[in-house]
Amino acid sequence: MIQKIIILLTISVLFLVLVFGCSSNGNNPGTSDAAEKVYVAPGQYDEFYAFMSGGFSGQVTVYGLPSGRLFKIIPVFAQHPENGYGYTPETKPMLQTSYGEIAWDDAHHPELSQTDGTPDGKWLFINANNTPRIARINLKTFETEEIIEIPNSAGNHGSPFTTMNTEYVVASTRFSLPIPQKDVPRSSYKENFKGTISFIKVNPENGRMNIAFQILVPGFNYDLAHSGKGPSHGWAFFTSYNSEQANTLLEINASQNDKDFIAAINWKKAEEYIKARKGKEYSSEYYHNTYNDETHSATSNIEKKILVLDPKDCPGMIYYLPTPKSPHGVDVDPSGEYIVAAGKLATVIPVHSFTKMLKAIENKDFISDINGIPVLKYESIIAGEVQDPGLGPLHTEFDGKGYAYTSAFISSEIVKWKLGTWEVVDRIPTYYSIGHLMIPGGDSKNPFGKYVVALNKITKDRYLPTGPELCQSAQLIDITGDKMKLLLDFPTIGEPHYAQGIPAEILMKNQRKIYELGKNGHPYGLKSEKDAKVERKGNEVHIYMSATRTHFKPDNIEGVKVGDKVFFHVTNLEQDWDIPHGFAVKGMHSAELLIMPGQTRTEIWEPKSEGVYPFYCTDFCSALHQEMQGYIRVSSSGSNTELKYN
Ligand SMILES: [Cu+2]
Repeated sequence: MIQKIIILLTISVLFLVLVFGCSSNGNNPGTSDAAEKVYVAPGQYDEFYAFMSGGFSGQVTVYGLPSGRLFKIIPVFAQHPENGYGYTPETKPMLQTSYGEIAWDDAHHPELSQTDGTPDGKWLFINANNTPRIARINLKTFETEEIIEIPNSAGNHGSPFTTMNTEYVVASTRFSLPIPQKDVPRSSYKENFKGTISFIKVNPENGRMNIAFQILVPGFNYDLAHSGKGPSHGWAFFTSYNSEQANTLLEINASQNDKDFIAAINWKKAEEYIKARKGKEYSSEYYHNTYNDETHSATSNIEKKILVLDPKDCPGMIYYLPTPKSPHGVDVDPSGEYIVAAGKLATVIPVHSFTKMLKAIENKDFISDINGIPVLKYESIIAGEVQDPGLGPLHTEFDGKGYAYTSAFISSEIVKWKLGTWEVVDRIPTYYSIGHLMIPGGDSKNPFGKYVVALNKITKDRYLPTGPELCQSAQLIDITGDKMKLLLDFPTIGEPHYAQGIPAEILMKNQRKIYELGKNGHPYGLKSEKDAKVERKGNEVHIYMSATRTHFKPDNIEGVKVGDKVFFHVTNLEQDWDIPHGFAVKGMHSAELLIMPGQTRTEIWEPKSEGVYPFYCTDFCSALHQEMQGYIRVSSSGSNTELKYN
C-alpha cells in the first residue's frame, strides 16, 4: 500500500513538473509575471519605439515595446487611404519611377540613421525590393520625405544598411542583370549578367540622398549587408549566394559549392578611386522624389547618370570572404571585430575576424581571383564557428553584453551564443518559422538590449483563425536574464520582415506638432480664412479652402459645370497639436484628404452630372464636427450659372 502511494506521489510530482515546470524555463508566456512585464498602464508610455517593415504591404508600422501596441502606419511604397498618401497631387510624385507610377511594392529592411555607430533618431531608411528604391522617413514627422530609385539593380534586397555615421546607406542587387539592360538568352548568364553594389550618400544636414557610386561585381545573387563599425568603420559587407552562377533550378544548382562569399568592400578606398576619376559614367534614367516641408508637396527629378567602379581598375577595394553555404545575413558585432555570417544551408555559424582579414590581405593570403576580386583563405580569416546553431540560421543581433542571438528559420528558434567562445548558452522556440529578429540597437555599436523581437513567418494555431490567411505576428522575448523568456505574442501588419528599435525618449522630444502657417509655401495654401476664394482658369476651378473647427470656407460654391476639373485645395488653419481635419466630396474617386494643422492638401474632383453635391470633414474634430460641411452646385456644361461662393 505504502509503495503504491509512493509510486502515485512520484507520478503526480512528475506530472506537475512536466505540465508546469516549463514555465520556469521561460517558454510559457501565460504567466502573470510575463503580463506584468509588458503592461504599460493607461497614460504611461512604452519604453521603445519599434519600426517594422510591412513586407508586401510596402509600409512601415510603428509599435510600442514592451506593450506591442500599434501606433501608426507610415505609407512608403504604397498608397494609403487613411491619409491620402499617393493619391493627392502633393504626394503622388513620391511613387513615380522610371517605370511610371508604382502604387505598391515590397519593403523589407528598416534601418535607423546612426551617429558614431549609435541610432540617432533622425531618419529611418527602408528599401523597395521589386522596383529597387530606397526611402527616407523623417522621424520628427513620421512621414516619407524622399525616395530614390536604384538603377542597375533588381530585387533590391541587401538594402539599406547605414554606415557608422550615416555617410552612406548601402544597397546590393539580389538578381544580377545584363548591365546595361539588353535582350540576351538566359543561357548566356555567365558572360552577360553582373551584380551591383550601390553607395547612396546621405547629406548629414537634411538627410538628402544621392547615389555616389556603384561597384560592378560578378553575377551572383547578393542578399544582405551590414557596415563595419569601430575598427571596421570604412568597410561594408555583403552576402552573396549562387556563386555557381546557375541560371535554372536554383534550389539545386545554386547549392553546389561548399562555400559562397561575403563581399568585403573598403568604401574609403572606393572614394579615393572616385576622386582619382576611376569611375565610368553610365547613362541610366532613375527617379529621385523629394518632399518639401514648406510647400507640403513632392517633386520628381529624373537623374541621368551614374558612376560605376570596376574592381579590375580598383585594386584593394573589394575582397571575397569564403562563407558556407548560401549565406543570408551578415552582421557585425558591437566591437566591429566580428563579422557573423548565417548560411541558411550551413551547419555552423562562421564568424570572421576583421583583424585576421586585414592580416590575410596584407599577406596576400588569397586562394583565387574572381574578376579582379581576390578570394581570401577561409582558415586565415575565421575567428570561430558556432556549433549546433539551429537549423537554417538567418540573422544575428547583439545585446552589447557579449552575446549574440541568431534566428533559426527551420528549427523555429532563437539561439543565444557567446562571442569569443562561440558556445551556445541558451535557446528558445518561436511560433513559427522566424525570419529576422531585432534587439533595439542590436546592429549598432551600443545595443540598448532588454528585448529581442522575433519576426515570424507563420502563426498556425496561435490566434483566432481568420479564413485562409492567418495573421502575421511578432514575439517579444526578455533578454535581461541568463535565460530568454517569452513575454508576448502580438499580431503585425503585413509580413513583419525586419525591424529596428530605439528608446522612446530619443524620438519623443523632437516630435513635430504642427506646420507653421506662416511658413506654408504651398502655391494654393492660405494664411487666413479671409483669403479663401474660388478661381476659374478655363475648365479648371481652383478652390482655396480653409478648414478650422468647425467649418470650411467657402462652404457653398456655385458655377461649376459638368466637364470642369475641380481642385479643392484645403488648408487646415489650426495651430494646435493633434487637430487634423478631413475632406471628402460625394463621388470623388480617391481616398479622403487628411490635413495636418498648417498643411495644405488637394483633392481633384471631376463631376459627371448636374446636381448639388455635399462635402464634409471626415476626421472627428470637435463637438460640431457633424456641422463641418458644405455644398457645391454643378450645372450643365453649357449653362451660364455665375461663379459664386461664400
Ligand atoms: Cu473637422
